[in-house]
Amino acid sequence: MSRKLGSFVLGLFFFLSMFCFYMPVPVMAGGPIVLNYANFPPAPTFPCVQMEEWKRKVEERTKGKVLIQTYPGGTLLKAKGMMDGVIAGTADIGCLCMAYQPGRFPITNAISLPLGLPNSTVASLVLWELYKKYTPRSFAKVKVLTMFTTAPSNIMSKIPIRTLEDIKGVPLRASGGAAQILKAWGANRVGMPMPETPEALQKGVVKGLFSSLEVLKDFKFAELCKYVTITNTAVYPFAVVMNMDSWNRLPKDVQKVMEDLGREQCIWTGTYMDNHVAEALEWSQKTQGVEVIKLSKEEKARWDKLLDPIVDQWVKDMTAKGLPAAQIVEDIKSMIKKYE
Ligand code: DTR
Repeated sequence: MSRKLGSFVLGLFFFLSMFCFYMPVPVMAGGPIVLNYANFPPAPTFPCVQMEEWKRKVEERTKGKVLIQTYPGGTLLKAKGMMDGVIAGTADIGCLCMAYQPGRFPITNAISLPLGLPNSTVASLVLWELYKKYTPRSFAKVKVLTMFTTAPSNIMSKIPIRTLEDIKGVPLRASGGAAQILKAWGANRVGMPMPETPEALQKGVVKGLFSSLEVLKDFKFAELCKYVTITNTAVYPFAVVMNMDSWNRLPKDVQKVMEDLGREQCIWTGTYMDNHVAEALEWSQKTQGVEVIKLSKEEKARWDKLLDPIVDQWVKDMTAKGLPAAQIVEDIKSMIKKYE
């Protein structure tokens, strides 16, 4: 009798497990759809702050139907492996800095050219519009959820840099389009993703870095770099991308929530970045004794003149690769006017 009951229970178990196996993933557990979101820098930095904000909005707007599990600090995917990791499905969603793979994203990386992008809010909107206009092939294998940029880059250094003569040969860390700019000014440009920079600074491999200034506070670079030279140049572009199968599996209403968030998140992040840069700079000056160096008009003119050939060279190189490079530059310039 009890043996009969045992095999009945076993049979029922197999029957139910088969049933479960064939149900589509979202309904299987009867719980929320769980999506993994990978990010490369530490949790307090702006790419992760915007990730938590996106998670909060998605969970709220899908009324608990979706749960986003976040992985900051490169615990699931690291800076340079982000795009391929998402394509392969190691994470459902990933946040990447396009400047770390300059050749891979030629159209969207054009935003790093010295074209006078004034702040992160405007630059993020320009980047988003540029992406929507050209829908570059580099993103064909993923679903792009949003894009944004950093604020313009400035020099943070252990030694004061007041003139072009001061920057000659100084090892400074920068990636992507910003590298061309440092080279033009005569610095010894050292390339590496942001998470590797604290160690390089501590060990003295570099004497400073070229980035948006919120890192003075978020990475505590103000403790090592006591000088900031204001140049307000290159912004770095970021993208948040989703694995195509993960995207296609989502119910339409969830897809709509994410679609609608694309531009909103881009503006949110730009605004957060601009405010946070101002706050970090004030903190650095007040509590860390950081000196902010503003180049004189004549000195600034010398620096700017060295950047003039960069855009022309980029147009030449990219045209040779078959891209509508001159048009892209024109578009960026007119979008800046529109959003300013
Ligand atoms: N400026 C780029 C990107 C960047 C700026 N702030 C952060 C914080 C965390 C990661 C990346 C970035 C860079 O220098 O890498």
